[in-house]
Amino acid sequence: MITPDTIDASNRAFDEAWRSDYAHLDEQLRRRGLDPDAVVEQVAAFEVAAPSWALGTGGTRFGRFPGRGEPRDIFEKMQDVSVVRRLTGSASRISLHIPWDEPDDPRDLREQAAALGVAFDAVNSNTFQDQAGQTSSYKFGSFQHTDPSVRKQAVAHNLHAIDVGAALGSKALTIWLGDGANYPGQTHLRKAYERVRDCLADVYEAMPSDWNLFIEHKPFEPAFYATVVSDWGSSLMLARETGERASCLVDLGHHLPNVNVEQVVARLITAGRLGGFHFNDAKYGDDDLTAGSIKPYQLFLIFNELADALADGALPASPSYMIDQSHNVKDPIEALLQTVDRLQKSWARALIVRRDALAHYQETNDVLMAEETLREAYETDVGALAAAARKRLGGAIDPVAAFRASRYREQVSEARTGAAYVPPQSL
Ligand SMILES: [Mn+2]
Repeated sequence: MITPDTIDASNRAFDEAWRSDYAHLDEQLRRRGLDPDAVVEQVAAFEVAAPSWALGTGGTRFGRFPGRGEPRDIFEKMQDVSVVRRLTGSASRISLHIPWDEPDDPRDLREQAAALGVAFDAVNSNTFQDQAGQTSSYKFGSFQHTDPSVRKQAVAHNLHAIDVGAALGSKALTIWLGDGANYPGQTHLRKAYERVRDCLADVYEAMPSDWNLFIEHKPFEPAFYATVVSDWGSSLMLARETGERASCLVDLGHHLPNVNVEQVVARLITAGRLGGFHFNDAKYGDDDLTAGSIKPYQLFLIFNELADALADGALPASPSYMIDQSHNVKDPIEALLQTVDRLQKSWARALIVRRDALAHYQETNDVLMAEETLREAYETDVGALAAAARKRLGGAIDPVAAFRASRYREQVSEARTGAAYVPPQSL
């Protein structure tokens, strides 16, 4: 339903304005000694994965307000991801949650996905809630549990998620644990950590040799007194103790208020353990709002650290980029299109920071000019550049406008009748 013709038709309407904006931006960047074509190429290479749980309207524990035409199963979710891929040129990978999106036949699903131009990113295991038919309960944790049989069950679930992921062509496992304590005295803080560490080692041991393990931290919720993997320090300790292919995953909403997330990113780069990102934004806690909606400057500063580290070789390759949001009041596809556009723009802004000038001002302690060098890039309207990258990939100048003009949602609403998929609360 989103064809090259649909996209061309939309692009024709914006083409003249885009050319004019791009010409101006091109001139501005060349004046700064930058190569706009090289930046377009790097933005076009930016690839972010969409999570299977973000294709349906999310919710909070107070309610959910689903829209029309939401996907009813994993195949329809892949269809929706393929729309995001076509319109943005990015998001050709989907991150599955096991067991929420466990396929009956992973090999068959892999073929169906390939036909849509979609592949599978990291799989996510889930031991923070009980599943039907499970022997032991995770009420008091999974990897941290005092009962070895519960820990064994949790490790076995992770190995199962790896098996499913391997059949789908995934190359990584992301583990986020709700393990922790709600009250002082509930758990032995050191022993709980040690049990988690030992279970991670068991999972790592069984992982295929070309797989990576991402450890995702979060300060609180559901544990409101002490979460085991609460912060990047605990995550880094665990990654180091687990093995070379274990690294830290930074979810932008998983930090206490006022934490300097770009500095966390810089630390993990120095430690050689920055594995990936979950993009979203937050005002208060783990709000799972659209990336860049609340703190766009922070998002830019994070990409600035990445661009800097990739340029000087501190980061050998791009980390794994994933979106992790919950869309309660937006159309999920539109929210993803908006997100990819914001990420492409943030990445573009990071790429136009005049690195030599910034280094000079830092070395000479010219605080004002160093700050202004970052602001110069951040305040540049790079919309035309992001659009140029999408055009190069066959995508849309304005993805949301093209999506609305295609009437995709209206069309799938007619086909997708019956019980809609109900996504659980996002992570
Ligand atoms: Mn996350």
